[in-house]
Amino acid sequence: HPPVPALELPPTADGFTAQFLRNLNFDGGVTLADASTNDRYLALARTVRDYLMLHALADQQRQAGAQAKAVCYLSAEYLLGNQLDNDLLAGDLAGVAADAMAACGIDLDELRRHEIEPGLGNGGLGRLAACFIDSLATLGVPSIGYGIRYEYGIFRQTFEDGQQVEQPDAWLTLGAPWEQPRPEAAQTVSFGGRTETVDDAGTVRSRWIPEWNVSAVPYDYLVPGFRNGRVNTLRLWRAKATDAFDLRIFNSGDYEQAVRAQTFAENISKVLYPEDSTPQGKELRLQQQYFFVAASIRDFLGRLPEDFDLARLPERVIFQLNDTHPVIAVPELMRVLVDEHGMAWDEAWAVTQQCFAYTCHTLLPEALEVWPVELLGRLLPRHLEIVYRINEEFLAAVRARFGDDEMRIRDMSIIAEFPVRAVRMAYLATVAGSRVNGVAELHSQLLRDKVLPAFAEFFPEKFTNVTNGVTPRRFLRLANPGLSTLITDAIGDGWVTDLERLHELEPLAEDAAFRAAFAAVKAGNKRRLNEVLQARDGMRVGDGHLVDVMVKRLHEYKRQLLKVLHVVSEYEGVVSGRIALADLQPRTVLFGAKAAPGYAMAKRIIHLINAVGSVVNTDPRLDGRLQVLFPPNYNVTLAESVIPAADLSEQISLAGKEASGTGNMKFALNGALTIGTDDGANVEIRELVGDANFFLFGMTEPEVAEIAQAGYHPAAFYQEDAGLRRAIDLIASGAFSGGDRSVFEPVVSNLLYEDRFMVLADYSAYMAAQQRVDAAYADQDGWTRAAILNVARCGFFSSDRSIRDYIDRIWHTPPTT
Ligand code: 26Q
Repeated sequence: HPPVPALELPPTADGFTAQFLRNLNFDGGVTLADASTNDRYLALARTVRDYLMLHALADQQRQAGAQAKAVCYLSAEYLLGNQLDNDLLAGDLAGVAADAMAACGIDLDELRRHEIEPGLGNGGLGRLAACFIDSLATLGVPSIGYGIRYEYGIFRQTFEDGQQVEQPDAWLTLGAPWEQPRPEAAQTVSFGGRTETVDDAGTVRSRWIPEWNVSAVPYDYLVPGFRNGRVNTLRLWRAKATDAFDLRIFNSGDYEQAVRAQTFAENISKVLYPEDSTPQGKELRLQQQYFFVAASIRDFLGRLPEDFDLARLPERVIFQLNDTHPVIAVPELMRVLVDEHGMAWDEAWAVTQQCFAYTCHTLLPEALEVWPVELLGRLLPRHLEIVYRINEEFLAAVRARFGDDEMRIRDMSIIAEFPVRAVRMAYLATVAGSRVNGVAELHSQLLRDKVLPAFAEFFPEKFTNVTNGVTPRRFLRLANPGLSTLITDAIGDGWVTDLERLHELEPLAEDAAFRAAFAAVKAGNKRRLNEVLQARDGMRVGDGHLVDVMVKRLHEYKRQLLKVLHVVSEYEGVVSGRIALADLQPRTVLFGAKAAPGYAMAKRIIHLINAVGSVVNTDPRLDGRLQVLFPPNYNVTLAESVIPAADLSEQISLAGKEASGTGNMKFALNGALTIGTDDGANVEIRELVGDANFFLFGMTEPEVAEIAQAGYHPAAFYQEDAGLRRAIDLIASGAFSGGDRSVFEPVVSNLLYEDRFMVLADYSAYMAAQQRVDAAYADQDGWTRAAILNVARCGFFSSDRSIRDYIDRIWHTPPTT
């Protein structure tokens, strides 16, 4: 039969309309006249997917039997953002879709606004995974993204009296048109039970006798490359009770107990843990991790030919570990090779070591994931045995090299003994992987020097850097159509897949007409942001205001408090008469941030931002010249409106704490100037855009280490800096809490007596840098020139470059055609 069914190619408006109506009628079961917005949205989404499926089928035929090496990207999070515009762009379908909707009398923008983004991630790490699968498809690399289809993604944030309230993210309730369930490809994943030893023709082997199973059902998402006919797969697993469970329900006298057991199994993919950075040692979290990696490994091995020699597995796959969350895959692959396929341990270990590589995304010691041996042994007893043996052999190798240095052995052991016996997942990943990478130059250096120094000494060849990147399709081409058109008119559209071509814009920074056009785009983006904010939250950015943006997860190390102190200082300055209102550069400070529900200090900081906003925004003495906006529920969709409208990007983490940051890249690429510390990828951004086009402030990482060493006393900074004192005193006075001094007392006393992230030490440098910002912004034309140079010089931060880097130096998986 013909390889593809009868959808017209190339797509036409008539063909698109016909398919849309078929989907509306036969999939949705409604007529056009009766269709709701949701019906129309679902039919449109299905139609777009149908066209992509055509490419996917052709692609599969081309790839069949090619035996190329594939990347399996293992990530517990994918923060995808909306699919409709992304897929219209990649499939070059936007024009026909617009015509088809017009022909049906449908407002395409209304359908765009109807989409609910799959928020299957917390922040940077999950969004990075989404950018990476986009680049993998665009570069034509055979790859599969594996993850979890959480029924509830990251919570929807609302504010009540300025305080965060979490609402469930029921993103699936109105239908999930982008996914395809593949029940026939379900895998069984086992848990619990015990191990026993068996004598297998003279060799003693261990065998796992698990206690319970769940079924992992794949849900596939199409991941189209940018107009290259490539369509990769994102395979997300959903937990379902197995048939055995169902049978037990059927036969059981204790029906309720049986149903409870079913609920228990299905809880595994129920909800995304909303913690970022600090791991929660929850049993369910370990279940999630093992659930998705066990299913993924089985799934991938099932794609190999029946008679495939597993000794050659490294020729066919690399499993990339996105942080430690999927690291239980290491003992799982060992178990499959040794226990299920009878491979000798040493050979299996050699194979396993070549099949994994590990990316670390943190620098905070408390963020390194550990699993108590007690828990691991209960849930995955065979895996614990395997980890013990890996550790034994590794420590023997350490001894062979360094002698019986018990300090070193304790330091390097995969098993921590204190406070409880626990498996250090980062150590396991480092020992098992062929490569360990950090996500920015500085981070990779600190990883070698501070986080894993003993391992860097033992395995120097493993350690490397791959600086993060962002996809230019979503974060420039789609999010900033005005700038995209301006760029394309100037240098052609090759930049969309070759972002370094933005360098060709550099000379245009000196062209007054181009600067005027660029400034007009920024102004238009601010109007567009205002439409979104107005409709969403009844907020707006002030006319002629400098738009100053800090959007990222709420965490003390990111130092939203430093930004708050700046706002409070400016406010206090005007109110006290030290700053003449006319001298105040009109600014709108926009925050976006979710706090982990269990992170009390982060939630208090959210409360404080809202409290400061409600006072500052309404004080007539400020006359609207300083505004604080905190739209709730910052997500990928809001980011796409906010980032293109920003003038100033706040990247103010304490030096040595932010592994990379990726928001920083998105802002610079969209022509915002950065005020930032010497941290993460800020370092590389500044090197590329030049000091003149970046507002650097604050201590360097070695300076931070030095005062930490000497003993840091935040109260001294409070005593010595009158401006700082006035700002903190104003918060402490209850000025932002209706006179109640107790509300923000914990924030204030934490700053004065602990201040782990040295907000007070960097305050005066930050204030001075903000003065430089105000002065620079007063010269609008000069600002625009600097903004253009930011765009022109940030092509390096394409995730296409990151992925090429992984391919060349870690994966060795060339693109296929
Ligand atoms: C682990 C165990 C239990 C519960 C939660 C977690 C958990 C979940 C998410 C731990 C960490 C995360 C997310 C981390 C993260 O987003 N890190 C960011 O990764 C970005 C991409 O590399 C970097 O740019 C950021 O600097 C880094 O903070």
